[in-house]
Formats: sequence, C-alpha cells, structure tokens
Amino acid sequence: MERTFIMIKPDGVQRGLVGEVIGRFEAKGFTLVGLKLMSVPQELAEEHYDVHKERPFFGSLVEFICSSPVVAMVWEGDGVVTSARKLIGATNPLSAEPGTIRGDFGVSVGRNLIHGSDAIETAKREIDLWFNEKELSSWEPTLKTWLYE
Ligand code: DAT
Ligand code: MG
Repeated sequence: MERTFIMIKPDGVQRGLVGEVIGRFEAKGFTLVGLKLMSVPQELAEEHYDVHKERPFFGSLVEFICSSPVVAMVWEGDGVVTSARKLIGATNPLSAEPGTIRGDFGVSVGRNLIHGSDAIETAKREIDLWFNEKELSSWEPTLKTWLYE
C-alpha cells in the first residue's frame, strides 16, 4: 500500500493545528502508520530539503524547521501521495484553495504549516530519512471495507 511522509512544521505545532491536520487525514480515510513529535537536528533538515540547497530561502527554511518541534508522520492509502498534496494545497498559502490546509490556515510561503512528499519515490526517501522501520506500524483498519470497494 502506498505511503507518504507528512510533517506539521513548527508554525502548525505552535498554532495548535496538530489535531486539525491529523483529523483531516483521518476523515479522508487514510491510515496513520507513524507519528512523532521531535526537534529537528540541522543535518536532518538540510538533508530533507537537499533539493532546495541552492535556493535563496534554503538557510532560513532550515533554520525555521529547526526552530521549534515538528510532528513527523507517515500516512498510508491508495493514491495517498497525490491526494495528500491536494489536501495540503499550493506552496503559497495565498494561492492555495480554501478547503486545503494551507488555504484555510496560512498567509505566507515561509509559514505554510505542513510538508508532504511530492512523488512516490520522494516519499520513500523521506520516510527512510525520518523513520526507522521499528517506528512504523502496519495495521489493518477495521473500517477498510467501508473505505474501499
Ligand atoms: P512544497 O512544500 O509545496 O513542496 P517546495 O518544495 O517548492 O514546496 O518548497 C519547500 C518549502 O520551501 C516550502 O514549503 C516553503 C519554502 N519555500 C518555497 N518557495 C519559497 C519562497 N519563494 N520563499 C520562501 N520560502 C519558500
Ligand atoms: Mg516540496
């Protein structure tokens, strides 16, 4: 089953939106298989955002991610990578549609609340980077027959 890496960034945690965000993924019908609150070491933030290392915002982005705890998660379900990106909304919260997490709760790109993997391969890389195998639990939701035909 497909998995994706989701991180509630420091602004989402500080603003008390952890429950709101988790609730949206649960209500959609995805399955939580990994969850931890953590302070992010600089090396991990740099590795996570390695693709952006030449961008002018890289330094401030890494500094921000390390500035206060984040909630790191792995969610599972058919099509979860693409669907999670839709639940999250556009990178700039001012452009993100109402109904998305960024569209409903954010006003600036540097405080866009949440990260979600952008492709299946990226998700694999990010899950390996943030979680040990032991920290992930595979379980069969009792609701499954009511979510999938
Ligand atoms: P996304 O998080 O939607 O995948 P991204 O991978 O392009 O977006 O960028 C990663 C993060 O970097 C993004 O969530 C917020 C920050 N960021 C992106 N573009 C930025 C910009 N122009 N100015 C400041 N921060 C930016
Ligand atoms: Mg990205």
